[in-house]
Amino acid sequence: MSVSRRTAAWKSFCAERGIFAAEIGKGRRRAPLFMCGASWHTQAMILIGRNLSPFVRRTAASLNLMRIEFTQQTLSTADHAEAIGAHNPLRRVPALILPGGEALLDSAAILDALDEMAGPERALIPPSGPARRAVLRAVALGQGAMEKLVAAYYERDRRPAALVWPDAVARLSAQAAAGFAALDDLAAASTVPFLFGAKPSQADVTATVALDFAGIVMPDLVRDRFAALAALRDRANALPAIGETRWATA
Ligand SMILES: N[C@@H](CCC(=O)N[C@@H](CS)C(=O)NCC(=O)O)C(=O)O
Repeated sequence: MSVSRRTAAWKSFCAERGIFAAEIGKGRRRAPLFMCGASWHTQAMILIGRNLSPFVRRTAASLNLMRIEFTQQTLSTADHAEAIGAHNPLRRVPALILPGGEALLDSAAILDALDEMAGPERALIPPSGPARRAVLRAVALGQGAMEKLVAAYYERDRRPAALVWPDAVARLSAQAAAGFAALDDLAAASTVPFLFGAKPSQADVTATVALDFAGIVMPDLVRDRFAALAALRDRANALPAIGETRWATA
């Protein structure tokens, strides 16, 4: 969103609530600094969470693709649950704090709000019809694979060893792999650079972060498999907006 549109959005946010508002200078990266009520803010949104979380990462990459300025507080659910709880009672990431303090929760709801703010030209999910349904279906496959991977990872790595249920790990991993297989079919059938067009949509962002996350937490599940999806992922990561959000493994 342009600075002027963000300024207008912020001013109407304060006006609707009867809060005193004034622009008072420039903050970090020359983002306008403003006063809202008794507190100071910059107009940049704040993303809560680390990009190790694929849900956080798809939010960060989407903000980049939409060219919406944001800062990030890289809090981890394992070490900073209380600080995260100040923004999200569920103590989950991501949360996105809007100028003025409103906290958006859950990547799907955050991305929906961002698409609306960015407008149809820059939104990552088409507004209506078959194109929208196709992107949403692919997003659901990627998001579902991420959820199954997180559940498998928690089952395998977070439980006391004696309580780990290997059958559950196997079943959850197989569900994630089935999601990747379906996305791989879509990638193989695509005749355009990304799944549904010349530019990445939310389907490409989510598929990319899901496959990268699998490579970190369950590398054996995806190694030397899903060739078309891996090629798509590499094309997406070649874009700085997406590639620069990758989680650096040691
Ligand atoms: N449906 C949520 C899932 C978010 C999620 O599961 N985040 C994980 C990190 S990868 C988390 O916060 N886990 C901590 C917990 O649930 O206690 C979304 O899309 O944002």
